[in-house]
Amino acid sequence: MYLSNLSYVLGCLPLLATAALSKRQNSTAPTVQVLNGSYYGVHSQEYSQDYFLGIPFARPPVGDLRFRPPQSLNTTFNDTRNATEYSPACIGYGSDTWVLGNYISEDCLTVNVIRPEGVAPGTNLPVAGCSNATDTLACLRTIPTDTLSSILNSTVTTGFPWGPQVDNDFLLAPFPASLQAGNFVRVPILTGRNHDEGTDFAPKGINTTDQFLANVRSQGPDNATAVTIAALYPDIPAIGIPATLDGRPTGPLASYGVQWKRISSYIGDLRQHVPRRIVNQVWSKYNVTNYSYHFNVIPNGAGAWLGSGHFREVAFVFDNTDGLGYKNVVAVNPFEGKGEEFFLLARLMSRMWVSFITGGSPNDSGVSCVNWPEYTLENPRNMVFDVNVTKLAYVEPDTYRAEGIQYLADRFADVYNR
Ligand SMILES: *[C@@H]1O[C@H](CO)[C@@H](O)[C@H](O)[C@H]1NC(C)=O
Ligand SMILES: *[C@@H]1O[C@H](CO)[C@@H](O)[C@H](O)[C@H]1NC(C)=O
Ligand SMILES: *[C@@H]1O[C@H](CO)[C@@H](O)[C@H](O)[C@H]1NC(C)=O
Ligand SMILES: *[C@@H]1O[C@H](CO)[C@@H](O)[C@H](O)[C@H]1NC(C)=O
Ligand SMILES: *[C@@H]1O[C@H](CO)[C@@H](O)[C@H](O)[C@H]1NC(C)=O
Ligand SMILES: *[C@@H]1O[C@H](CO)[C@@H](O)[C@H](O)[C@H]1NC(C)=O
Ligand SMILES: *[C@@H]1O[C@H](CO)[C@@H](O)[C@H](O)[C@H]1NC(C)=O
Ligand SMILES: *[C@@H]1O[C@H](CO)[C@@H](O)[C@H](O)[C@H]1NC(C)=O
Ligand SMILES: *[C@@H]1O[C@H](CO)[C@@H](O)[C@H](O)[C@H]1NC(C)=O
Ligand SMILES: *[C@@H]1O[C@H](CO)[C@@H](O)[C@H](O)[C@H]1NC(C)=O
Ligand SMILES: *[C@@H]1O[C@H](CO)[C@@H](O)[C@H](O)[C@H]1NC(C)=O
Ligand SMILES: CC(=O)N[C@H]1CO[C@H](CO)[C@@H](O)[C@@H]1O
Repeated sequence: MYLSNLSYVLGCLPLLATAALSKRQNSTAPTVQVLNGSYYGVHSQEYSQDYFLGIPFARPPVGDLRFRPPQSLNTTFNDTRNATEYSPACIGYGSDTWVLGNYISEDCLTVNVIRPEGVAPGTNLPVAGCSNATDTLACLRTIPTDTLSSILNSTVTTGFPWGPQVDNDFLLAPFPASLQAGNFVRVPILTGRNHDEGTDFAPKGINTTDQFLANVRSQGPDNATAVTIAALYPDIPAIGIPATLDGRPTGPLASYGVQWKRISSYIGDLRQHVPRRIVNQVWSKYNVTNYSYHFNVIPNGAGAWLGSGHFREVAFVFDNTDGLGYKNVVAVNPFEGKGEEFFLLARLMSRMWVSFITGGSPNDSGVSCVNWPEYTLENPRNMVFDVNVTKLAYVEPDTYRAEGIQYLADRFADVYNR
């Protein structure tokens, strides 16, 4: 749906750009006539441009039109309507939406057109009208960077799955099938996941098993499969994710939902731990050197209810103990206020990574007496990083949630279309 929105928007721009200039609202306001009415915009003296902002390109996707493909406009109007303000962005959930406090609404199917001032009626301006081009990619290559970027950086592309796509060139089949068939580049890898990845991806507010099942079904599984998954990820907080949250979320955390630890366990496996384990197994199957880690550290800025979530290991891998690039509206310095063990772990991990990159093994770091074993099918093991143990690291068998992860892995392509 988002892709078709994009091509729709790209496709409808020339209509506006080539439309005749009609009467002017006042000496400076530009106007434009579209199929069934006229809009007046804003003239920018600073940039010598005319802005037409927030023009609807489809009926508002509200009420019964929610979750339907965009519906064509169907109204005619005689008054000249304003196109002078950016309309709300579509509702999004990333930090760039909530941190910046963007004005959002479900009613968001609008387009913004910016053109140079003084263009003659009928002029064909270069815009993003590539949907009709014979070679759409070649056409997209001719678009000014700013124009293309403003579209890619708009809500039009929100929700587009930026995951691997089968393009019959680089990727000929979904990734599990390609890997199992041995169709991958045989380079040694060091890979891993964080203990509580799921807390960054799980929906909040799951309070009942019915709600849990509905969430599982929403991603592909039929009811019978969902019921099996619910049994493999039971509603037992003691074995859920994150381990650092004792029991269920209560008080100020209540909105996370009664089954927060259950859904976080399931979603974290689906999105992160399943593909990680598949990769280690396949590399082992094909005798390619591979190492696995399991990072279980809560840096500054993450509460016990989030645990060791997504991305938390990155500052350690780069020994970024000054927190460069953090300390902004969306992040705090992961090391601020933390004890020496955090700094030592950053030193250990960064040296292990460098050791692996330069010499093919993480065990020449020079700063650890803990040996990181290769991952094998017979003896699958992870290096666990944990500031709460004396040596900051230890080896565990890679058997956590084995049954659930295997069940999901077996259904990755057919059920989940991943
Ligand atoms: C694209 O082609 C279709 C079908 O020929 C036409 O209706 C539409 O107006 C064209 N769109 C643009 C942007 O030229
Ligand atoms: C004329 O248009 C300019 C630019 O859009 C706007 O700032 C101004 O308020 C308008 N004046 C009147 C009288 O409508
Ligand atoms: C234009 O108005 C006609 C008649 O009301 C309507 O059928 C058509 O869908 C409208 N088209 C647009 C683009 O608004
Ligand atoms: C235009 O679309 C809206 C929303 O779907 C609908 O309520 C309305 O009846 C339509 N008007 C016409 C003239 O078709
Ligand atoms: C627009 O103007 C035409 C001609 O004056 C009139 O027939 C029509 O009813 C008007 N439409 C609206 C929506 O006011
Ligand atoms: C433009 O029109 C919309 C409704 O069509 C209205 O909500 C908004 O206040 C108007 N803005 C200006 C600057 O007149
Ligand atoms: C994307 O949009 C955001 C928010 O409007 C802006 O801060 C950022 O600079 C834009 N990025 C690019 C690459 O244009
Ligand atoms: C799903 O299966 C369970 C167990 O068989 C059953 O109790 C439930 O009603 C089913 N739900 C739906 C939505 O089919
Ligand atoms: C689950 O309960 C929490 C706390 O009462 C609440 O905030 C949340 O909206 C509930 N979720 C649903 C789906 O009702
Ligand atoms: C991996 O190594 C084992 C033991 O040497 C050998 O039996 C097996 O055929 C190898 N597998 C591949 C895919 O090369
Ligand atoms: C490590 O110990 C601290 C202090 O007791 C505790 O708050 C934290 O949750 C522990 N980390 C993990 C991942 O268990
Ligand atoms: C280089 C290499 O083969 N590394 C390990 C990868 O997995 C195989 C099979 O489990 C091991 O035997 C290798 O030691």
